[in-house]
Formats: sequence, C-alpha cells, structure tokens
Amino acid sequence: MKRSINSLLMFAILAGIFTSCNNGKSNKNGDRGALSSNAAEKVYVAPGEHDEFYGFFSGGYSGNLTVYGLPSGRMFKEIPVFSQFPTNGYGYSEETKPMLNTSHGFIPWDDLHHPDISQTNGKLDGRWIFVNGNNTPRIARIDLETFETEEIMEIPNSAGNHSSSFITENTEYVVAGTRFSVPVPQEDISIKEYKGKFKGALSFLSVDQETGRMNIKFQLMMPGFDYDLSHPGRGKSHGWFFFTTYNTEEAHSLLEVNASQNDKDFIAAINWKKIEEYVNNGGGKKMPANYAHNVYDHSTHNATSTMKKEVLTVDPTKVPGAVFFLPTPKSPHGCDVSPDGEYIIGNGKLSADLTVHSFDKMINAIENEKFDGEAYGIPILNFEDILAGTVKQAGLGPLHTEFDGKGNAYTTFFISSELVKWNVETREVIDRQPNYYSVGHVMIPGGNSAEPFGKYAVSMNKITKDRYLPTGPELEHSAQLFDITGDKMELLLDFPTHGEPHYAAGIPADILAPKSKKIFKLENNKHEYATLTSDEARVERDGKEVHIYMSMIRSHFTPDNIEGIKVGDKVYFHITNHEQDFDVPHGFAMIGANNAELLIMPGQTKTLVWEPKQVGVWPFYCTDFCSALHQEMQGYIRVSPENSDIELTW
Ligand code: K7E
Ligand code: RUQ
Ligand code: CUA
Repeated sequence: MKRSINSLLMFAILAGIFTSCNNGKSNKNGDRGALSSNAAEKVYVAPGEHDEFYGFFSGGYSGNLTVYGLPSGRMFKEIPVFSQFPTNGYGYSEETKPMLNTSHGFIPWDDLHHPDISQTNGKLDGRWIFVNGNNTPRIARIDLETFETEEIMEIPNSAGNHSSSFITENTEYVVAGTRFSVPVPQEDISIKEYKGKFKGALSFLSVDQETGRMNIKFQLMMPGFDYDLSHPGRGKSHGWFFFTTYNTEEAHSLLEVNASQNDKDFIAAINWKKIEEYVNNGGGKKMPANYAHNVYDHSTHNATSTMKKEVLTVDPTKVPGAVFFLPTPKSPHGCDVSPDGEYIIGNGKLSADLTVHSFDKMINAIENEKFDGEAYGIPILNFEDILAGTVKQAGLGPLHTEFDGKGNAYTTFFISSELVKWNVETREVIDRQPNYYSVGHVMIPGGNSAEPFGKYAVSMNKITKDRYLPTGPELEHSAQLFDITGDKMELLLDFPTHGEPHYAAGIPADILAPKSKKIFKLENNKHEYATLTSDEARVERDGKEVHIYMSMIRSHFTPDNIEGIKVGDKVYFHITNHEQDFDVPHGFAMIGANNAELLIMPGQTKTLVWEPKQVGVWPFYCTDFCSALHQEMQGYIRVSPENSDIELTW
C-alpha cells in the first residue's frame, strides 16, 4: 500500500513537470511559428460554401451537444439534451419538460461525455447519434434529421454512466456502464462494506431499427469494479464488447487504500451475443427497478415520460463462455478496437506504454481454457497469452485512441500533452505532435468505426490558458484540428468548444446534409392543442385553467388581445406556427412568465404556462426577427382581480 501511494505521488510530480514544460513551449510561440503557410488555406471555407464534415462535440458539464463544421471549426448549433435551454425553450415548454424526468424527479442537468453515431455493418449511417449522461445515469438519442433529442432512457442500478454510449456494429445495442459501483438494489449499508457487496451493472439497450427506440434488454451484474470506458468488437470480433475497469481492488476510498496498488486491472470482454441468446431462451432474473423512459414524438410535438418498474438482470457466472477478464496494466481508461476488430487497446492512464491485445489470441486462449485464476467466478486470461504487443514509451498518461483506416492509430497522452501516431501492426511510433494543453480525447470522423475517414484528427484539450484572448478566470476549452493525410500530422487550427468536450463524433456532410432541411407539415401536426387554421384560434376557460389556442404567421398572433384573465389563473398558451417555409420560426415571450421563450418552428405547436400574479394589462411578443413588421408582432392580456366578472373576450 505504501509503495502505491509513492507511485501516485511520483505520478503527480511528473504531471506537474510536464504541464509547466508545456507552458514554457507556448511562451516561445513555438508552434505558431511552425504552422505551415497553407494551414489557412486548408481550413478556409469560403462564404456560402459548406464544410466537408459535421463534428458533434460533447459539451461535458453543459449537458449539451454542439455541432461544428470541419475543417472550418465554425459552430453551427447547440443541441440541448440534458439541460433546460432558453434559446429554444427545450426543457421549459410543457411539451419538452417530460424529457428531463427521472426517478429522482426533474433533473435538468447532466454531464455529457460520449457521442456515437449509428452504424450499419460497422459504417456510419447517420440515422441517430447517442450520448451518455454521466451523473444521473441516462442515455439520449438525437435524431439526425431534426437534430433534436428524441429519447432519454434512465439507467437503473448504476451510477456514473461513463462507459457509454457506444454502439454495436449494426446499432443492435447501445451500452451503459457504471463507474461507481453501488449496492444493487440500493440499501443503507456502511461504505466500508464495499468489497464484494457493490455491483457494477453493465446495461445493454436494444435499439429498434425503424424508430430508434431503446429498451434495456438486460443488465449484466458484474463485480463491483469501476467500469470506465468501452468499445464494441467489429468484423471478426462483432458480438463482443470490451469495458475497461479500474479499482479492481474494490477499495472504498481511492486515497487511503489507493486504487492503483494492483499492477494490472482488467478489460472485461463480454460476448453479448451469447448473453442475448441466454436471455432470449428465458435466462436472467427480473428485478424491481424504477427508471424513466422519455420519448419525444414528432407528430404530436410532445414528449411523454413513463416510469418503468423492472429490469432483467443476468449473473455473468450463469452464462459460461460469455465473460472474461483481460489483465491490462495500470488503471486503463480508454478501450479502443481497431477497424478490423483484431486489436483491443487498453490505455493505462498511469503508464507510459500502450497495451495492445489480440482478439485472435484471446479466442485461442479461451478455446484452450488457458486461464490465470478467476475473479468472482469470472475467468482471468493470461496476460502473455493475449498480448499482441506494447507500444513502448509512447508518452505519459495515454487516454484514448482513434484510427485512420490506413493502418495507423492516434493516441492522446494527457500528461505529456501530445497526440502520438503509431502503426497498428508494428506498434512503432511514427509521429508526435504537442497539444495545447492536456488533451483528453481525439476524434477522426468514423475513427471508431470499421471505415474511418482519415483526413482530419481533432484533439480536445482540457486547458486553454493562453490560446485565446483572456476572458477572465473562466475560459472555454479548446479543440485543435490536424491534417493527418501525410506521414507527419500538421496542426491547422485552434477553436474553442462549448462546455468541456470529452469525445466527439464526425461524419461526412454528404451523409447527413441532404436530409437536413426538415419542415414539419402543418397537416401532419397531431398535437392535441394545435390550431390548424386561424379560424380555430380561441380561448377556453376550465375553472382556473385558461387554454389559449393561438396561431402565428408573419407577423401577427391570432388572437392577440385577450380580456377576462384573472389573478390566480393558470394560463396555457398553445401556439402553432403556420409558416410552411424553411427557416421561419417565430418566438413567444410573456412578461413575468417564470420560464423561457418558446421558439416555434414552422408547423410546430408549443405550450408555455403563465400564472399572472398582478392585475394590469400585460404584453407578449415575438422574440425572433421574422419580417419588417416583426416589432408589430405582439399582443396584450388584461388581468383582472380574482373575483371580477369580466367575460373572456378575444
Ligand atoms: Cu477520457 Cu469521460 Cu471519455 Cu473525458 S473521458 S477525456
Ligand atoms: S431590434 S434587429 Cu431590438 Cu433592431 Cu433587434
Ligand atoms: Cu414573428 Cu417576429
């Protein structure tokens, strides 16, 4: 135990040295001088021209996903997922509030780390993008036609859904993990009873290929380690999923009995096809569990939240041949699989080397039953038997690896703050480029699929320091774009990100763009409070509830002046946008309403609630500059005392 504390200390000291070393570099402006003269040309997208790739960047603690163009680094959009978003009213409108419902109540925040785009045969297909919520464990699905969050599934029996939301090669499953093992079911026990009592649930959510809807098919109840990251097998290893673990000591305090005393932790190799078969044949045990399943429907423009009551759990020791542990040095973080599915790379974050396991060797060892003991009944394979090789002294603190489809891998090193290119077969380092500063993930469009588009790599850095004009103590994080078409990587561009970017997913624009000019047809609007013609616009009172059925078109509201509202009423504005031209939203804001505006797209209906507290004549207006008469797009509500007998008129 003592020795391990020392090694942690040494690690911290090294970290310090390397950080200050990088600051030194930046002060000399070394990299800026080294930029090749055609870097500007390579990232220049002329006005009116389009970028070659979409980049979807996780917003980390913003809870959102941001959309950038590559190579320009221009930000196009922020897609709210696990947040209330004043810009368009997501999480504020009555229709979208249910999206943020959980078993803990309304939770309008989360920590979003990893986007992953749906695949067919291991290739990006651009149907959906999945993202994880780390804190109150959730997975969301965003539709890539509307760029809207369509579904959020809460994950029960787990905590810290970090090894998520990675998908299998035909989007059969999206997975969730548990970074903090917890008692299952939750119970009031001493934290010191961690060892052997806590569980690490790995969840496999099936995805309906037509609708994209998720369903927790089963939860594999693994030993109480910390499951950090994951990646699917592909090609020959399709049917397997790999999860890195740390704290295999099951220490309840990572400081006192620090978690790094084991020389090796594990990558858990899961044969999900075997478990699927077991479950389809009636295996597994149903367990009570409370979790929310929230779905947004584009025809009713409404989200619903359903509380689920049970989940199917599987004990890994009951399915022989389905789960194995691959010893992997030094608290592996990223777990990455090569495009051909042969190599499984464990990025031991407390090490200088990279461990490359061979899938073929793993299968061989399993077939010959060559095990090196077991943990909680799960066979441990022999390290030497499965090792393809190591990338030696590649850098310090490896985190994540992506591939270019030309036989090269690109690994980020957090401590030595660099991106290192190496040959997957020979494991020789080919090139290294400094990152400014302390890089986390790297992303190559398709770089975690069977078919990477190896033209650009984007590294996402944790520290910005002097890269941009200072903006007070709080700076945005930073991404850096590299041209990776040559032997040497070439830094092209820095751009700030929104929130903390952990991972990102990129896709060629021509796979998405043709589908993206989406208009909701008014005649398809099935919202129960829609006003499909302005003749239907009206106001109805039901006790203290008032429902205003309102329509909007350039540039007026119908109705616009309403009398007969009283203090203590609950007023629902159900507003339908009658425009049917692309990109003509209207906004709606009401003075004193305790929520945001609504941004209503053509053909959509949205609802805002207002509870007037004071008598008077109160205005509302359109917040989106829609025509030369935009400033005239307004109206008034007259609010009378609670006991007044003024009639409703409009
Ligand atoms: Cu390394 Cu959450 Cu993928 Cu951040 S994680 S960097
Ligand atoms: S108004 S264009 Cu306040 Cu000039 Cu906005
Ligand atoms: Cu409608 Cu401004």
